[in-house]
Amino acid sequence: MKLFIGLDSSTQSLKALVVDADTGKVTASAAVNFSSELPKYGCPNGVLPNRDPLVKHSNPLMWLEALDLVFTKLKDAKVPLDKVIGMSGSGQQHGSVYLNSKFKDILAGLDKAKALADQMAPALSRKTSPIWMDSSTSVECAEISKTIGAKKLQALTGSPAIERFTGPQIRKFWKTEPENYKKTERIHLVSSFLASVLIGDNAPIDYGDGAGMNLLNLGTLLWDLKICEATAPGLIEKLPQVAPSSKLAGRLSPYFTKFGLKDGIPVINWSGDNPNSLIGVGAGEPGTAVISLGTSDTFFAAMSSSRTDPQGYGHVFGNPTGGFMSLICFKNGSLAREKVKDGCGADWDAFEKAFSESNPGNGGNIMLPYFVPETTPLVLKEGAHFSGTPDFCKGRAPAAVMIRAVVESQILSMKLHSKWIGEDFKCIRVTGGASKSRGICQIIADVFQARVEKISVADSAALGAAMRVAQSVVFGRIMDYYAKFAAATETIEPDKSTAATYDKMLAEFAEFEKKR
Ligand code: XUL
Repeated sequence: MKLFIGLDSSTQSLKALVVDADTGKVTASAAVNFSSELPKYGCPNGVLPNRDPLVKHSNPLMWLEALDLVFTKLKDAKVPLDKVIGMSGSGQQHGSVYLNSKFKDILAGLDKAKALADQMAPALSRKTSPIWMDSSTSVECAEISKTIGAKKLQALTGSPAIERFTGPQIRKFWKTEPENYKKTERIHLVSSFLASVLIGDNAPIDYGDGAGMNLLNLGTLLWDLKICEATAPGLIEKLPQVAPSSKLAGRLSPYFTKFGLKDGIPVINWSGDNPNSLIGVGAGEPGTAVISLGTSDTFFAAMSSSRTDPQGYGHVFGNPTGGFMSLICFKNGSLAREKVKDGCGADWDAFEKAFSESNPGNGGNIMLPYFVPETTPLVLKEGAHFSGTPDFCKGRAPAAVMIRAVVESQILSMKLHSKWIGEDFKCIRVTGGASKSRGICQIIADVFQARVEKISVADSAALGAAMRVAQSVVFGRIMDYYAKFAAATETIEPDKSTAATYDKMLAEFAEFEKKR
């Protein structure tokens, strides 16, 4: 038995998975829901209410209380925490925590008799943490882009200036609270902040999560001095070191022995939830892409070289096993599928049947399914667009045609907007609610002409963190962990006879999208 813990501090909860690296089993888990279990922080769904709908902050002390609570739950459930031989974790990306000069001493002297949140409160130079849902920094994005050059910023950091990314958020803090910015000695990401608390010292930021800040130079893998200066004065001195994800952050602080954990076990650098998920779903090697079909659909994949999306929609983060990964988000995921289903008066069974009642290529009917404003491509005004037969364009084609159209168009959009990654994907792993649909999986296989593997991994970010620490401590091959923890549950082969149809359709789709 080799037990490891993978934690995941996400927007709405903190989860802990205890895994056995020998068997590939999750042996125990616990979770703390911020809304229902820590209501005193007034953060429903993990977000502090704000009059400005663009501002989305959270309370970092709530994350700390959740850390105490999640270990208490594991201890109360009699999980053999003394047998755990390493841990790592995952944080919601981009969120930042602002610490003053007391931070280091408080960390080093954590008192087991007191709660983490109470001890750490005096170390905050900013009481709240902006998180990834915040989009209030358009002005700061424009200012940073102007100083550095928009294209150059994207080429250097892997993304154009993005509102939720940490650099623009830090700039806004400096502009609006210059005194508190001055008192800030360290700025951590959610991931490196929690890793710091675990080790009782400042932990590094890993390349995976660091690349989501608009500050990390992906060429040198160091903080970019010019970009830091364009963001806020003296910023580079306030950032932790940057380091590979697989390296030791430090040894577990004696504080955590109060839960029965062993003092000094290795804590491997934490990373962001998306980089961890890449590992958790067993896709850390180039050639495999992941499509996660949820409220939003995401497409992510390991990259064999660092490239950037010429259109600026896709992001580049560090791949925790080395190199880089891409992440592309399509806002019109399940919601668009549901809109079309409801519009046809169908239920999910009828939705599934639609694929056997219609044909690949759908008679040339194409939809741009922007039921909500879209990020890839950038569409600010919602509204679906149709190209094809007159009936289809009026939304009056048979249900099977309308349903196939939304799914084919979503997958064609993924193929079109992932071309810049420059990989020939042989395998696509699918996850998320809609991945249960055989029809959707077949369309993915046919449009990409790649094998589709269904996986049934829950909590991929926490699992990825657990797999990473297991590999770092036991020195196994990461591939062996993929096989143990994230094996395919079903495989769908592409129908080669559809390749030409979808090639033609992709060109038509690209034209239609351009014309819209
Ligand atoms: C990625 C992003 C989200 C958060 C969610 O850029 O903003 O996926 O990481 O926690």
